[in-house]
Amino acid sequence: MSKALRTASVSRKTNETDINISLTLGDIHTENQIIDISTGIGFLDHMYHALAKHSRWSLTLACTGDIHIDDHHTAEDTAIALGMAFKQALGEPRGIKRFGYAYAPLDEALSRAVVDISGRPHAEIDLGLKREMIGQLSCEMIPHVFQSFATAAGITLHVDVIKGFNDHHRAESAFKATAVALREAIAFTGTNDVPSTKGVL
Ligand SMILES: [Mn+2]
Repeated sequence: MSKALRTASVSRKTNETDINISLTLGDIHTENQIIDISTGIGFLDHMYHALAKHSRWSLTLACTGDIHIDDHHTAEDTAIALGMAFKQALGEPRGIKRFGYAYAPLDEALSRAVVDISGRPHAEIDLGLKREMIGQLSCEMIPHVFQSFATAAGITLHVDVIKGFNDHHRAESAFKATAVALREAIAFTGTNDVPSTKGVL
């Protein structure tokens, strides 16, 4: 399997959101990594930035959404579009590890993420957030972002915040753990096989 960079562009426009994404998967190091996120929701930008940074992706994500209503459509639709881009960039999951897991702390908070590039969309997300909002992002939308991403990407994703007092730290550690788990799961093994007893994913 070539170690060529895996890239995708996704444009997704509805009456509620207008999204453009360019995504490059790969073990991109800081000097070559381009991350430019603009959803109109600052804390969501911060989370996608953390996801891209620690996945070692380059990610340009621009969304014009109906945030005069609330954050719901923008948060949900950007996660769907990012999942679509991830799936498209990954292509046939050949020669990758398939499974990945990671723990990530952020000060007192600690999260665990477990990923299976399974082709079976499923998310189990337990963040235990207690605030109503973090910045302009409702806490109820944060697990929904993970679920929407996993569904669109066609992956199995388990994310648990194991401990932590501060909800900003809890959420951010969850995105960082997910990033590191994704990075591991899509890493090349040096083989050319599809890692499934079925022969397909
Ligand atoms: Mn932060």
